[in-house]
Amino acid sequence: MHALLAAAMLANTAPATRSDDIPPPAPIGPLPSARQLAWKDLEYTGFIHFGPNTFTDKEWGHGDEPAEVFNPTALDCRQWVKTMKDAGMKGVVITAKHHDGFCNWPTALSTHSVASSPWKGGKGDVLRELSDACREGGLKFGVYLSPWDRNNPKYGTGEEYNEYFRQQLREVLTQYGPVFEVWFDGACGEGPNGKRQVYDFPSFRAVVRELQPDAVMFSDVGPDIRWVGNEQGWAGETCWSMLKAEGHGIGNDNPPSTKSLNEGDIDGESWIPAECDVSIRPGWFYHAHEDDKVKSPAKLFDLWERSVGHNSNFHLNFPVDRRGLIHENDVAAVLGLRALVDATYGEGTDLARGRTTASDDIRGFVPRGAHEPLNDEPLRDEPYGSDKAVDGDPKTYWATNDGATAASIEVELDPSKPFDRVVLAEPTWLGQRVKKFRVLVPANPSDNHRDWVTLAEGTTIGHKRIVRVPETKAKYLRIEIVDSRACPALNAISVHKTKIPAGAAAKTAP
Ligand code: FUL
Repeated sequence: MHALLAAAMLANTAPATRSDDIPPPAPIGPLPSARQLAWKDLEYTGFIHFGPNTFTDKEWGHGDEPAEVFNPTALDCRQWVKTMKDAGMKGVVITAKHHDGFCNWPTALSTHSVASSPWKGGKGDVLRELSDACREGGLKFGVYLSPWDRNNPKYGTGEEYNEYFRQQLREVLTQYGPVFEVWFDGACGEGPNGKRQVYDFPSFRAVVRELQPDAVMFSDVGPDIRWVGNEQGWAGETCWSMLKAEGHGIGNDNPPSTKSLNEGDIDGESWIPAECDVSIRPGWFYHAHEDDKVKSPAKLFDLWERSVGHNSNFHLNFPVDRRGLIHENDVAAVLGLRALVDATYGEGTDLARGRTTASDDIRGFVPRGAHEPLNDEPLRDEPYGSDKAVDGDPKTYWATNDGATAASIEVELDPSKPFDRVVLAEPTWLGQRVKKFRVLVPANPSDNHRDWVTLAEGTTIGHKRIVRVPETKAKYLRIEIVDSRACPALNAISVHKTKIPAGAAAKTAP
C-alpha cells in the first residue's frame, strides 16, 4: 500500500478536526498588482520590429535615413495578427518608434514619420492598421516607444525633449484604443547634435498611468515588468518575481548584475516579474540574409520552456520584411513551436489531472502530522485539499497550515504512461513563497513506496515552473516542498511527456 496512504488511514480513523470557515493563507509581500497578474496570465506575446531599418538593412538607424526609404509593398497587419494568434500568442508590442526616431504613425509632432513616406501616398498609419487588426482578431495591442531618438533636434536638450516624448506618448496612448503593454528601452546614446538626453522616466510613467491605467510598463527595472538580463529568451532556473529595484534605474544604472535581473531577488522590495524578449532571427529587424537563420521549432520550444516555465513571459520578435509581412520561414517556425507546445502541454496531455492525491499537511486540519486519506469522500471538498492541485482550475489550490515551511504532496499516476516534464504553479496573488522543492518517485514500486528517488531538485516555482525530468514511469509522484518563505501552496501540478521529433531534441544549456 502507498506509504502516505497507509499512514493516513491509520491516523484518520476518526475524522480530522476541521473548520467550516478556513481562512486562506496570509499573503507575503511584495505582491503583484491586478495589471501584473493579468499580464502574467498572457505568458506568450509577440514583438514586431519594423521601420526604416527594415529597408536599409540596419539594426540601429542613424536617424538621418530619408523617410522615402519606408515603402512596404504589401503590408498586411491581419497577416501578422493571424500568425500570432495561430501561434498561441495573446498580445503584440510594435516599435512605434525605434532609436532612429521614425514614427510608424503620422505624428503631429515631427515630420519624420510614415506621413513623409511614399507608402500609401503618406496617408498610411501602421499603428492604426495593427490596432484595428488586433481588435478584429482578438489580440492585445502594445507599443515600444524608444526614448533614444537619433533624429529629433530636441533630443539632448533636457526638458524640451522630455516634453516632446510625453506628447508622443499621449498620441500613441490615446488614438489606438486599449494598450496592454508599454515598452521602454533603456538605450541612451547620442542624438543628432551629439548630445545625450537625461530621461525623465517618472513623468513618462505618469502619462502611461494617466492614459492607460491597465497597461503594464516594461523597462530594465519595471515598474511592472523587468528585463530578464539577456536578449536570448530565457530566465534563470531560479526566478523570483521580486527585484531589488530601489536605487537602480534604466540603462547604465541597472541592477548591478544580470544575475539579479535574470533570477530576481528573494529579498527584493518590489514585485517586478521578468519578460524574456528574443528575436526569432539573429537580428531584431529584417535582413534577407537571415532568411535561413530562423530559429527552429525545437529551439523555440527550449526557450518557451525556459521562459514561461521559469516564471517569466516569452516575448518573441518577428522582424517584419520589406513587403510588410511576417516571412514564410518565420511563420512556419512559430507554428511548429505551437504544434510542439500543444502536443506536450495541450488539452488532454496532463497525466495528473483529476488523479488521486495525498498530502501530509492540509490547511484547516489540526496540525498533528496526520495525512489526508485518499478517497475519503468527506474530506474531498476541503477548500485547500491536495486534490485542488490537480483539478485544472488555477483559482483553487492546495495549501498548508500557518507556520509550515515544508510539506509533501503525492499524486497517484498511471504507471504505464511515461512522462518527462512536471509542471508546478503557485497562487502568486499570495506572493511568491517556495524556495526549494524536490520531485520524487518510488525507488521500487514493490517496496511499499518507503524509499523515494529524486528525479529533480529546484528552487523557485512562481506562476509556472516546468521541471525537466528523465523519462520515467511511476505509480506515484511526490513533490516535496523543502523550504518556503511562508506556508506553501500550489495551484497546479501537471505531468507531461514531450513530443519532439527525433533529431530535433532541445538543448538544455543556456
Ligand atoms: C534593444 C534595442 O537596442 C534593440 O534594437 C531592440 O529594440 C531590443 C528589443 O532592445 O535594447
